[in-house]
Amino acid sequence: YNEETVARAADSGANASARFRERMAAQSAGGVVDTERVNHLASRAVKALNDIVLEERVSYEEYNAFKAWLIRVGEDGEWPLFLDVWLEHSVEEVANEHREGSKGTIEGPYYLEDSPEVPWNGTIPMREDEPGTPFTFTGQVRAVDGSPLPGAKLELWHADDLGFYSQFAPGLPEWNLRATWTANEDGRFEIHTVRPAPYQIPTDGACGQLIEAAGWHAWRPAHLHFKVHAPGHHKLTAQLYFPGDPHNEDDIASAVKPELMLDPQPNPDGEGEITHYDFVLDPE
Ligand code: MBD
Ligand code: FE
Repeated sequence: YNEETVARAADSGANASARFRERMAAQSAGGVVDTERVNHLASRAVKALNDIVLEERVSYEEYNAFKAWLIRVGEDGEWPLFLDVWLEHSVEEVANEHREGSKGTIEGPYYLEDSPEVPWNGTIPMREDEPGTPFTFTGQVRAVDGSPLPGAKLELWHADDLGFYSQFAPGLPEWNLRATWTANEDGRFEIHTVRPAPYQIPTDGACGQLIEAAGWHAWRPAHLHFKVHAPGHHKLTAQLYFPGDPHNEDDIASAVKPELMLDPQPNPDGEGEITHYDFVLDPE
């Protein structure tokens, strides 16, 4: 490590906040405010916090520590991280409860649109000496009736062997370990990448401060993030996991599901490991 390549929470947090703001601005104005709905949800949120204060007999010391911590979350740019780690899994559960296709899970704070396009069997952009086990990932994109979806798009983004995401940690090529595949005429794809490492959320920012103060841990199991989409179908946002990872059972972001487990095997035809996973998309 040197100064330039050390990932700092304030940097990756600021990047995540800026990217989120850009994306929200790009989605043209969200329509009129539903005053009734805001009143209902905001009143419930305020009441839930007041109930905790009264039931737990919260002191001024604790109240001020909370206030200082909230200020710091903003200063460190860690609202996207905090919300995606501790709240998004419930939002995802509500959003996708009626889907029949493949299970999804949370997007998290590190997705970027418009990653480089590669052929249906292409290799993800990586450094010449990219550390990690070579990893081949084959599969098919289908509709719920079993028909293949030729031309489906698969966006993949994941951390490197040290647990860092390009454009959020310093010193990595812009699109490192991020790409978009187009499925072939049979809806099939063959992705070439490296296995990601388990990921520790930044420990030097406000979220890390909370984790430390509460005696929690900061780990997510190793994971591959996907967005899979095809015309006339719901976009699927998923993450896939590796059996045996000690953090599959205690993911800090509560985003692991049994349906999202891969089954990597030694690759008989090449280096490293190979796995197979099919994505099934719901109709729109
Ligand atoms: C991640 O890589 C991630 O996927 C989530 C959900 C939260 C923090 C970091
Ligand atoms: Fe992630």
